[in-house]
Amino acid sequence: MANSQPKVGILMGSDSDLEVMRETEKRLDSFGVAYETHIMSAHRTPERAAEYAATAAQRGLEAIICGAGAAAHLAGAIAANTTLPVIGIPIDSSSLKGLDALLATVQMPAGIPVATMAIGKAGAANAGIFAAQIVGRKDPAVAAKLVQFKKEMAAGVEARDRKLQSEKRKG
Ligand code: RP5
Repeated sequence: MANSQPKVGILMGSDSDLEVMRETEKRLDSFGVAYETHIMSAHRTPERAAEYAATAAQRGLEAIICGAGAAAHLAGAIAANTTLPVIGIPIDSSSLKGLDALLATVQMPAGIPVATMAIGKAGAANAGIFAAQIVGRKDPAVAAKLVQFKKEMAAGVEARDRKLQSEKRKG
């Protein structure tokens, strides 16, 4: 879905974040949500990041996902320049293992919200699901895939529980 008209923008501060951010792409692919992925930084390319955010809505994006590590200002800097929902993923790329990025991303002052996910790959996966939930409000095909996803997840847990119970019975 990376080549259709994008509905979600995925941004990351560095190509060193790519392995984590692939989890976001995988989730959006699974829900059939088109996206574009770019490397840009609040610190290293501040003008480009501001321009991207300022033009995102008119280009048809419905949400922007930002992954960044260390003193992670990307999500906040993007949120400062758009009224689209912005989702932040703290990346565990520094010696503080993402705690620095978590605090930098989540502790936005009142007025500039960033929907902050968990640190690392779990957060990247959840960002993809969360963005699909935003897109799914207007796109019934995406909404149907989200319903199916939850059903399959529940069925998987129940199957593992049945296996556990039958192993216990066998002793
Ligand atoms: C952040 O600094 C990036 O998001 C990355 O997580 C971290 C380190 O970047 P590199 O020095 O690997 O480019 O801006």
